[in-house]
Order: sequence, then C-alpha cells, then structure tokens
Amino acid sequence: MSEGTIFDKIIQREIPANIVYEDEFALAFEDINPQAPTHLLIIPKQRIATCNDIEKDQRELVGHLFWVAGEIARREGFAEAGYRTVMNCNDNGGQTVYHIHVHLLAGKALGWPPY
Ligand code: IU
Repeated sequence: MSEGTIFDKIIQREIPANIVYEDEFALAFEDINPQAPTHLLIIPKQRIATCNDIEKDQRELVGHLFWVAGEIARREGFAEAGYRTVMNCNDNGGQTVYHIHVHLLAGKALGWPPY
C-alpha cells in the first residue's frame, strides 16, 4: 500500500485534532473545514485508501464506522433530528485524503442533491 496520510498522524497524536470518539478500531474528530454546524470524520485506525480497496474481511470494520456515526448521533442528541453520512471515492467523488472516512454532517437541514 502507498504511504500513509495526515490521518495516520492524527491517529498517532503527531498532529492535533479535536477527537470526539475513539475505540479499538476507529477514531472520530472534527473536520478542519466544516460544511455543517457539526462536521465530523470517522476513520478506521487501519488505513484503507479508498472504498475500492475495502477487502471482504474488512466489511465488519467498515460497518463499524457507521455504527460509530449512530452512536455519536445518539450521544450528541441529534439522532432524531437527523444527519448525513458520506464517503467520497477518488476524483469524481471529491476524495482528497486517501484513508477512508465517513463524513458525519448534522445540525441543520442539509440540501440534496449535493451539487
Ligand atoms: P474528502 O472526502 O477526502 O474530500 O474529505 C477530506 C476531509 O478531511 C475534508 O473535509 C477536509 O476538510 C478534512 N481534513 C481535516 O479535517 N484535517 C486535515 O488535516 C485535512 C483534511 I489535510
């Protein structure tokens, strides 16, 4: 696999981030360029570059990221109001960091479609 990204440095605490959730498998932190009142990124501690690179035996790990999204939403109190989860893949998807991440956007009624 190609070399890691800035998200590895966040996992290793080599650069700061506002971390809101952590467990054995995943980390969630505030996006530095928020697109909604709440904009978090949920990442696996194990690097997977893009959605195309998810292996069959990593399905549970990727599902875990979405469980974390719901868990944060319940804890933070916006589960009922609603929120959006997004994973971007490669150029046309708008992916800029090649370590998969679930964007968790909340805090207002979000527009759709996203263009
Ligand atoms: P994307 O789906 O790969 O485009 O999302 C990458 C996100 O990572 C984007 O929203 C950035 O604002 C965010 N981000 C960050 O939170 N901290 C960083 O150091 C860097 C990017 I580089």
